[in-house]
Amino acid sequence: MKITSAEFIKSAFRMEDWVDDGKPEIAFLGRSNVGKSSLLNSLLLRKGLARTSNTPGRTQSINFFLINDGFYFVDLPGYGFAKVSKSMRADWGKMAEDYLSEREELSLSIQLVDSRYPPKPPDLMLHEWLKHHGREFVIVATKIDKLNSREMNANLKAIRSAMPGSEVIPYSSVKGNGREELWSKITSAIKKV
Ligand SMILES: Nc1nc2c(ncn2[C@@H]2O[C@H](COP(=O)(O)OP(=O)(O)OP(=O)(O)O)[C@@H](O)[C@H]2O)c(=O)[nH]1
Ligand SMILES: [Mg+2]
Repeated sequence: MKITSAEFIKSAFRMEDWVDDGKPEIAFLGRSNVGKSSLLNSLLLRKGLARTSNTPGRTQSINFFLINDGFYFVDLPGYGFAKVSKSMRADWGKMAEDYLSEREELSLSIQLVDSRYPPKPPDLMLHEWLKHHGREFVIVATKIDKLNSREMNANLKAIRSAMPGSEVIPYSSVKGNGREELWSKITSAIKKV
């Protein structure tokens, strides 16, 4: 897809603040630090559009980016970050759950897992949750540039067997591997709306 425009629209901390013009949305979901904001920037070829950081828990609100004036990328906060307070974790759960269960505009959920490790319990929980709610989703295994090809094959196999039947796209936001494949998935999800 040719990106003609990509702009940050808003950060929402409450449901009342979500955008409401009915355009389809693509959501980025996964653990803190897994690379959600980096993936979004890599797809758009805009380095600093979504803020990335070495500090897990950087993205704490739901962030809406309008692409080509036609659809949104939605950057959600990461889960599984122990350093945030208990109440904050509860808030994350509620906010994400509200979004995932109620959002009609949500056309595709992109669930990120770190390609270096087997999926962890919260990853599997989110995965089950997406299936249970009949959401269209794709798994993206991030940071594959950190693995050699033997490790990559072994780890992708482990991810696929933990999430059987799901499409898993290996990705590097640094090198751009997986970009075309993921875009074609996004494009067809938007067309279905
Ligand atoms: N080598 C490599 N590093 C990556 C890749 N994707 C992300 N990173 C790095 O991983 C760190 C976290 O990336 P973010 O994109 O901020 O992660 P996030 O999931 O948005 O994190 P939160 O907003 O805290 O939930 C940053 O230091 C990135 O540079 C990748 O594909 N390859
Ligand atoms: Mg982020």
